[in-house]
Amino acid sequence: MKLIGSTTSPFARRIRIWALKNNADIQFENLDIFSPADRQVMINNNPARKIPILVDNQHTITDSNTIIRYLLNKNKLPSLSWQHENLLTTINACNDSLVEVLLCQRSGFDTHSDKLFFNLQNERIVETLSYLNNHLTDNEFNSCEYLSISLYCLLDWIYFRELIDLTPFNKLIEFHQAYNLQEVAKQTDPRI
Ligand SMILES: N[C@@H](CCC(=O)N[C@@H](CS)C(=O)NCC(=O)O)C(=O)O
Repeated sequence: MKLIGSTTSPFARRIRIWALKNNADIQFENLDIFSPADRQVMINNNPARKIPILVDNQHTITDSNTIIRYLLNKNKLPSLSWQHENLLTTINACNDSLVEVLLCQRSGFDTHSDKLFFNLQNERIVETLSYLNNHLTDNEFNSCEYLSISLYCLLDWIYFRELIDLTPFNKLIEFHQAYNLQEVAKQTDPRI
């Protein structure tokens, strides 16, 4: 199996960490999705032009959510419960909004200006982080390895891209600090 992604993508990193923790034999192909040659590799494998993409013989699976479902199924591991799916949706919503904000910043927009699009993203980011901060110690959260992985990848990417101040979310900060000590975190650090 091959995972097409980039070292900086928080969505690709989820799958890389899951693979390391579960001894799944997945080769990693690191792309610069904005360079013409690498972009063509992404386009050839995903009409939506996003990473990550998993290639497993005749199957090409796109989107980290579908990829993890595929991997859990292939490895005969339990799928995520509906509660887990809801928490994952919350993490995804935050991460997706932050990707939009970053792309807007790179396009020269002032993402703190009082505009509907930015207000909606900024509101969603704060509210989802606040919700996750309050529910981090719930059983639903702790009983799912993939949720911890996904949350860690989101938080570490926020630090890496210096996107927002996490100071109000003390439980998220503690969680990030603890997870950072894990070998899998070091092995997939986007800064290296
Ligand atoms: N829902 C997707 C989101 C993937 C995503 O947003 N990937 C980013 C990189 S972190 C991307 O490919 N962005 C390219 C673009 O938006 O044009 C998933 O879970 O895989």
